[in-house]
Amino acid sequence: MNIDLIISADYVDDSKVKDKTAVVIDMLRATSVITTAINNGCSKVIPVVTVEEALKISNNKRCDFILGGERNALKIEGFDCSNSPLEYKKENVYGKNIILTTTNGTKAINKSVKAKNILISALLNAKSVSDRVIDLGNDLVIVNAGTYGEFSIDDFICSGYLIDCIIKKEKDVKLSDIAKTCHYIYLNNKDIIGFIKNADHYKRIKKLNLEKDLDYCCRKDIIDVVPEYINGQIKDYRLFKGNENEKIV
Ligand code: 3SL
Ligand code: MG
Repeated sequence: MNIDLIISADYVDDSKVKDKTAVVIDMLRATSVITTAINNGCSKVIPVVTVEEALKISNNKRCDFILGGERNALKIEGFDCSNSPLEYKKENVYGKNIILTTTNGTKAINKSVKAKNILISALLNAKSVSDRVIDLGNDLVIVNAGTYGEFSIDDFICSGYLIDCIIKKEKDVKLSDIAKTCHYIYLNNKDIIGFIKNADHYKRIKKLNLEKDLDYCCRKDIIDVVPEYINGQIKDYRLFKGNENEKIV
């Protein structure tokens, strides 16, 4: 298996993801939200790029959806939830459809649609994602959402952990130079919180008094579901069997 990495959503193009498994990572905080919501039993997450798309999908059926996401890390006016994973509790999301729009994370997912499989990872579920990547057996490209088009330390260190989980179990792996660098950085900084504290985005979230989100998003492997994006919607991959072509709403 070849493993490569893209440092931000802005650098994704179809040729880089085609025929591969893409694992999208926005650990602060979009992919932590998605992983948490799916783990807490939501029916599906529909990731969209713009607020307008989110409103259009929910149009006339507003009560069927939870609208979630952020702009500038804050809840969007008229939406139900912000981009805090702690809001996506079982009692709020079980059996519900969530439409999510975030600045970087949902953009990265939508830019990866030409991949063979698209998995959603955070630190919260990285080990389970690594098992699924190995089972699929395709070449892998790890898509970091990044922050506002730029490299982001948080997604990079999370990717390093994912690579570590994969190469502990799969011996026939060839890392690109950037994937090797990413793994090296993780191996030398296993105290994730200690390292992530240097990230601009970590500081931005901290300034908004969202330390609880940061502590939660930095926990490794507390969730074992693997969300997968197929045909506009994200579910636990085991729930897609035979339903891959169903309409998103
Ligand atoms: O950019 C994104 O997709 C968000 O996850 C950013 S934030 O952490 O909610 O600010
Ligand atoms: Mg982020």
